[in-house]
Amino acid sequence: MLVGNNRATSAFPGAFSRRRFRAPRAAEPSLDGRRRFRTIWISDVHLGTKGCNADLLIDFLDSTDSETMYLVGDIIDGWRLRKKVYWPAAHNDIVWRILKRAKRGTRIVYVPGNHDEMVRQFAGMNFGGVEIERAAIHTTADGRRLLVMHGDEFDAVMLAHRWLAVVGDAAYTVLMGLNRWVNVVRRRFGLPYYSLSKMAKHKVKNAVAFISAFEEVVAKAAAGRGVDGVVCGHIHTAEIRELQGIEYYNDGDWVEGCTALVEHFDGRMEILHWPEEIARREAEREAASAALRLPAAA
Ligand SMILES: [Mn+2]
Repeated sequence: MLVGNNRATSAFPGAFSRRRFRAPRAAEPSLDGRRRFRTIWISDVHLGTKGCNADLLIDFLDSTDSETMYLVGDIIDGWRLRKKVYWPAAHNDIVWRILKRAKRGTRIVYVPGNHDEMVRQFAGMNFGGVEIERAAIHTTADGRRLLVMHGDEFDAVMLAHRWLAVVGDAAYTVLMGLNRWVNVVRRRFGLPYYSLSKMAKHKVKNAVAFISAFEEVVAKAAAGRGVDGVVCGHIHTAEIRELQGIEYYNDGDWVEGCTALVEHFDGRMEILHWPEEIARREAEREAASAALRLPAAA
């Protein structure tokens, strides 16, 4: 189903050609036994890149369900710009599962980010039950209003801080390269090995400064818009914290951390670190089967 003008029909579905969009490789399991939430937020999936942990995300989608799901940007990564498209079956399975959720009645709101900014031109439209919005306001079960946006909107403001992080990173790379030569010379003069770990720490400090500066900028913008909190992605760092009376939520990513933000039915918010959730599930399964085996052995 497609709602939109001619420009939309010629540009958007072209990327999801019928040839490429096929039935999933692995069928979706039943809805029984899934963890149900009022709301789920995921972002920074980067479909179309090798960095995407597609199998973990499929596991997450197959293990959960919600009334509403927000896709908080960078879901698809620059597919229009590439000559050779990287699009494995697992990535197709993810799109299929999201559209299937919409069909089942989950409200899906897609707020594009900078890597899928070509989708932003379709804000206000609905593709197969997926609402595309430039930003959204979510009202929690207990009535808090949360601004949902990707977060790259603040890149210009963050430029000074980003420069700091980039300089730190470049200096680190150069110094790690120098480290080898410095130590070759030091060894020749009979001096002990000198680690440049201080530079590594400096680099981490810059990264931490960048993240906290981002969180402050986002919270300040949310405060200016009169909401209780903000949900974003973009910096691939999941977080729940309060800043200047604003609730700051970052749902993380599916490249490094593999996290989702969820709202329980009472309005309580939680970050799910999916690799840890899988480990817990496996341990519980193991314990349950061990408990079953015990009476038989006795
Ligand atoms: Mn981004």
